[in-house]
Amino acid sequence: MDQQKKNEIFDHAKAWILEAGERIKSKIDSPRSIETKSNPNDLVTEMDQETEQFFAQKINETYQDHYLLGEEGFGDEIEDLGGTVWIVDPIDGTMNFVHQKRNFAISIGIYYEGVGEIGLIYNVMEETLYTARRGEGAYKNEHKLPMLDEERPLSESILALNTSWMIPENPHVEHQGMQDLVKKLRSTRSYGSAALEFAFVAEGLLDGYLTMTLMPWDYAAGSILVREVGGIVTRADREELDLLNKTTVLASRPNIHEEISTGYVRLKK
Ligand code: 2AM
Ligand code: CA
Repeated sequence: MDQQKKNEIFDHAKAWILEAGERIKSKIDSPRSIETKSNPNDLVTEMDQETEQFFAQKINETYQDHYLLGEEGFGDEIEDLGGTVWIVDPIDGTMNFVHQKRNFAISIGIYYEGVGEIGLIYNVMEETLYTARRGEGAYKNEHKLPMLDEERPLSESILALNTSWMIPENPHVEHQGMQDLVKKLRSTRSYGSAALEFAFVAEGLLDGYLTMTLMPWDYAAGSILVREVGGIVTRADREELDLLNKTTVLASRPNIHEEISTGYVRLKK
């Protein structure tokens, strides 16, 4: 992607994500209309939909040749990642948005010919904006994030993990390996927003994030951010991520990535 073009797109995305965040914040105490999607705990509100529509309108009027892949379906039917594709989650962590009125984020990943060029994650209530441009490092507001080059062992590491992966009946992963992993770690955390979990890995607050079912909009921005500080982001079996389908993800500091994926995570087919 041409550098000047990339900077222009970045500036637009940054302005729009801040504006969308301001709209959400101004209505945080308004009555909510809450519906469920794939299951009774998969929530969506009018704010998720309005925010995605806001991005759809901005992108359509400014970049007629760009595509939008959005969680709420106001974008395009995408079959491949040709051209410039904006991958947007208007509210990542909707359950937190509804129950806690905090700990949610807007996530935007911008891909050119399948390569992640720009990532933005906005922690709306804390007014913290994480940004990354490929090859230019990652930032938390105006502060450049350091590289993740510390060799911290697994026994001193904190891994973000959803507790549902610990249930013996879990269909995705063998339970014993996960138990052994949790025993080996210093501790686990679960924040309920994949985008923020990636941002915290990039920031070094978490040593890694392991999850079994993410959609492209949950990690499109976060994977760019983590890679820009030298972290590794793959499927949990170390294969390359597929940005068009649901996937497992392991994002971490470089020195524990292989140990977690080959030593502990045994996926069920
Ligand atoms: P969401 O709030 O945008 O739905 C919670 O652990 C994380 O998983 C959040 O980032 C949440 O994103 C995501 N998530 C929730 N339900 C999901 C589903 N059915 N498929 C994929 N990701 C999901
Ligand atoms: Ca969402």
